[in-house]
Amino acid sequence: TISWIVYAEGVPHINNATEVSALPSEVKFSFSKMSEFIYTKSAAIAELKLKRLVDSPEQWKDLDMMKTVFWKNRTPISEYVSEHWKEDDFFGSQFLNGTNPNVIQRCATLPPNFPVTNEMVQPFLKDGSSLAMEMKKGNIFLCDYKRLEGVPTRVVNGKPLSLTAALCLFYKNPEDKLLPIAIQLEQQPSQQNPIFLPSDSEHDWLLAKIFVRNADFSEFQISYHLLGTHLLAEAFTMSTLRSLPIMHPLHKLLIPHFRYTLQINLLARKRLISPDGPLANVRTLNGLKELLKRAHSEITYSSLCLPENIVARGLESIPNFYYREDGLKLWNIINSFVRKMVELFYSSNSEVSRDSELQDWINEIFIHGFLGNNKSGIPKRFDKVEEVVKFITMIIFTVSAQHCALNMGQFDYGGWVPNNPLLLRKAPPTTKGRSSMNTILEVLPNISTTVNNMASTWLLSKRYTDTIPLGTYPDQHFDEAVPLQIIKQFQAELSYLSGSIIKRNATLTLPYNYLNPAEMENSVSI
Ligand SMILES: *[C@@H]1O[C@H](CO)[C@@H](O)[C@H](O)[C@H]1NC(C)=O
Ligand SMILES: *[C@@H]1O[C@H](CO)[C@@H](O)[C@H](O)[C@H]1NC(C)=O
Ligand SMILES: *[C@@H]1O[C@H](CO)[C@@H](O)[C@H](O)[C@H]1NC(C)=O
Ligand SMILES: *[C@@H]1O[C@H](CO)[C@@H](O)[C@H](O)[C@H]1NC(C)=O
Ligand SMILES: CC(=O)N[C@H]1CO[C@H](CO)[C@@H](O)[C@@H]1O
Ligand SMILES: [Fe+2]
Repeated sequence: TISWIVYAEGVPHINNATEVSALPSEVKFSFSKMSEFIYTKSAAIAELKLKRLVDSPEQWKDLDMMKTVFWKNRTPISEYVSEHWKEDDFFGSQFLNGTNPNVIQRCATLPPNFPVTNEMVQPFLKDGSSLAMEMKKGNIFLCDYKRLEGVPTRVVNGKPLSLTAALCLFYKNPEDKLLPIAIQLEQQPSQQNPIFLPSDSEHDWLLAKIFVRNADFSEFQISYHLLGTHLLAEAFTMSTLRSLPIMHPLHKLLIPHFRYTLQINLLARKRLISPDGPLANVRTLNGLKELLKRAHSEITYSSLCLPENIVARGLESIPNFYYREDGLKLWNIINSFVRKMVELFYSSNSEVSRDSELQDWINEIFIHGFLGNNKSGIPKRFDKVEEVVKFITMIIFTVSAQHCALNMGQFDYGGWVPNNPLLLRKAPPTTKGRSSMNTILEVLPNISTTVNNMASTWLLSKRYTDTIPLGTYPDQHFDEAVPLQIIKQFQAELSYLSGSIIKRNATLTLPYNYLNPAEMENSVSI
């Protein structure tokens, strides 16, 4: 057996193995050869031919110099990013179509600490319109990074690195572009915390956007990727191993969706979020754990269910939002598959109520994954078939689709580091009109950090050679005709969706392929 241990206060419990060899044989898969390099930065640095630069404490002389390094390792999308990262409509589109579609929400009233006035932003709105009118029409959106406020960061040269709890306001214009129209870099409004506008000097505005991207990167990597997919997946895996016997039909249904998860999380804890790993080194391990704790206290069952998540954020109708469009289709396909399977296992609600192994399982998830937090809305027990269907849908969606949406584009959007800086070396500007290109180079990571940043995003978006795409079950846990037929139908629907995503991709300047089922794995495995 395997035991739960506490990883950090306020964070899902994890498994007690300290080495891959200690994992239960059922989930101890033999890694392919390449896996030895998983999360091993030195390997990535060698592969990207960055060795020469990795220890350089120097600042970049100009962005062209950075580009020559980046150029050798670009992908079509990261190349596009390196050319368009300064443009407002590209900047805006990333909060919907990039790797972190999780933060943005419709804004019906401004937060009281973000005193944007109509005078400030009217010039950027449609002629004759006003901020109030556009809010009423549902065309104003907000990213608020308040959760980052006061998260401890690493001290460099006697000063803690900054991690700005920024606010960014967006306008969906009549051409359906999403444009940033106001940015405040700290939560408390004051003279020293001006609201930046697109009409400010080019470098002031670009600098403000860089700080927003940095805040977004922290939330993305820690709250949504690490916590929202990897650590939750570990809790689901652990509960399944501990509470559902191998012959339990839900064990058979779920276990392929946990392939590699415990292994990869173990490696992540050793290599990525170790005290000197790239993810801890900006915020320190304490800062990282503090952010995990804050984010975890706000996770709800509803926020993990995409249809409810989209409605809660008011994003039902914003156009060209591919994460929503593909994600809802995938949710429905997974849901209909899970429903057929679960209805096969349980023919009545009372069978659900009476299944004590199932009750232990969900209770274990509630206690160890969600720390018994009643406010999370995570069920403590199941009394209806429907409740089981929804929960299993959420699990499979989270470990396959949601993880892929977040994981797969990391190098595309983060390989060009100015677009996704892991850290910034200077505090945010407190006045307007004082920045130049040199200020931007002083703020951006030094050569060593940049190169490490590129290597980390490269590692994180790597693919295995032995991937198992969503809906394929080579281990054949089921052998009866009916479940096999249900699986076949699931595969057919996934394949149809994949075809339509590929067709759409061909018509887009910037394809959105991160929810293409053919590219997606069954489990969190990288
Ligand atoms: C994990 O817990 C199990 C069960 O309590 C125990 O047998 C095993 O030795 C523990 N493993 C480690 C590495 O502590
Ligand atoms: C810059 O480069 C060196 C590595 O040579 C590193 O130790 C230093 O902390 C870096 N980061 C900052 C923010 O100066
Ligand atoms: C999303 O990306 C597509 C393709 O690049 C683009 O046409 C669309 O405008 C983007 N959506 C928004 C709201 O920016
Ligand atoms: C959750 O609610 C139950 C009663 O429904 C209560 O006994 C328990 O103390 C609550 N837990 C927390 C952490 O508030
Ligand atoms: C990511 C992706 O699928 N990209 C493809 C989108 O479509 C173009 C044109 O068909 C292909 O060249 C890309 O490889
Ligand atoms: Fe991942």
